[in-house]
Amino acid sequence: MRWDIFCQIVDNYGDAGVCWRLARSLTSLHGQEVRIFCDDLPTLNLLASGVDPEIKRRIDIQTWEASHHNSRHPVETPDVVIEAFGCDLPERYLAGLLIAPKKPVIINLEYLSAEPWIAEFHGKPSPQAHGIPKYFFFPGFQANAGGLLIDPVPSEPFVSPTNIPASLKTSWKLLRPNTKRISVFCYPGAPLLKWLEDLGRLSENFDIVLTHGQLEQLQFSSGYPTQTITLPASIQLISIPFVSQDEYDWILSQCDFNIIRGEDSFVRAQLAGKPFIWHIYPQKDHAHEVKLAAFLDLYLEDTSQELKHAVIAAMTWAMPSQWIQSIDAWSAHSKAWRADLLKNQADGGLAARLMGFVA
Ligand code: TRH
Repeated sequence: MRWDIFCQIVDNYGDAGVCWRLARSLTSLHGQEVRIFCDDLPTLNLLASGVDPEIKRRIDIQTWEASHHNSRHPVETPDVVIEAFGCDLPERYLAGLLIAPKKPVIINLEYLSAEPWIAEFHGKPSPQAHGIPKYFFFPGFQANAGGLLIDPVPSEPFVSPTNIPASLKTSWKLLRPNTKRISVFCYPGAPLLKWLEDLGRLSENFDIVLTHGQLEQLQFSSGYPTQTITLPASIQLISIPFVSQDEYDWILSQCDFNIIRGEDSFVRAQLAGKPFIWHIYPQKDHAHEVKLAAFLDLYLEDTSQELKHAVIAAMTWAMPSQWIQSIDAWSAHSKAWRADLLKNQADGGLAARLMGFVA
């Protein structure tokens, strides 16, 4: 089938990250023909840079405006049109669809949520004034939701510690042996400096892998934007460049603990099978608090009371000294959660469920 994915980048990398991951799954695993129309090609290309050139070659990446002039010949109308995260289709593109002899399936790909209500709304059509119904597709953890974007599943030999990506060779040399490793990818507003200071009071060494922009964020939050951050010697900060999606996945697999955010890195951290803090995207109406609580309900369903308290504390930015005593139990739970997740998504996850839905 032919798929057109529309991706408008609201902020950060997640919109592009999700669209790109979906496009590569549809192409490489399901043999689909995919075009992406995106309003920010530099961001999309940055994420896509590390992928197998053969997959990249098969995905047609276009500017948003190209969709105005570039609608396929009527006989080549796409079979499926995806509006990622509720972005509206450009009017001229839509006009082309309306005169096409065969109408595509239009799907609004929603944000991932663990809230129970999404299963009820998943896959429902919404009549549109122009006559082509729009279907709402809700990614989710439940069996009757839209699934998760699980591809590529990080496994051997990809996750081998010796499989160091070229872009990380220099930074990886700085890591100390027998030292716990924590990667950091969070939003401004996290009490990261205080968190690291607290970590520095524990009787252990930690190497902190700061993803692109995190050091500057840390400096800014310290109130001295140009000043060096002073932390105990047990804490080493290592700044790394922005890497491709696959390279970022590798980092998650090599750390003992990950701080992640948004939607795509949230799923990737779970697939890495390591404990993590999800710095959920803050929303003005506090809807994120409900979303986080819904995820924690699922994530901690079968765990001990002690682990529940520890993880909830960590995810709400309690200081590490308050929950670190549960880290071994949390690490074991992370592995079990990964295995369960893969079992629940054994049908192929979101891309496969989308294929089935359209069929
Ligand atoms: O970047 P994010 O915060 O993205 C989003 C957007 O803010 C979006 O508007 C919001 O609605 C959504 O979150 C919930 O976080 P996310 O979703 O984890 O996306 C980051 C992507 O960037 C992900 O695909 C991983 C990738 N990435 C790299 O490829 N290289 C890197 O070096 C890093 C740090 C991330």
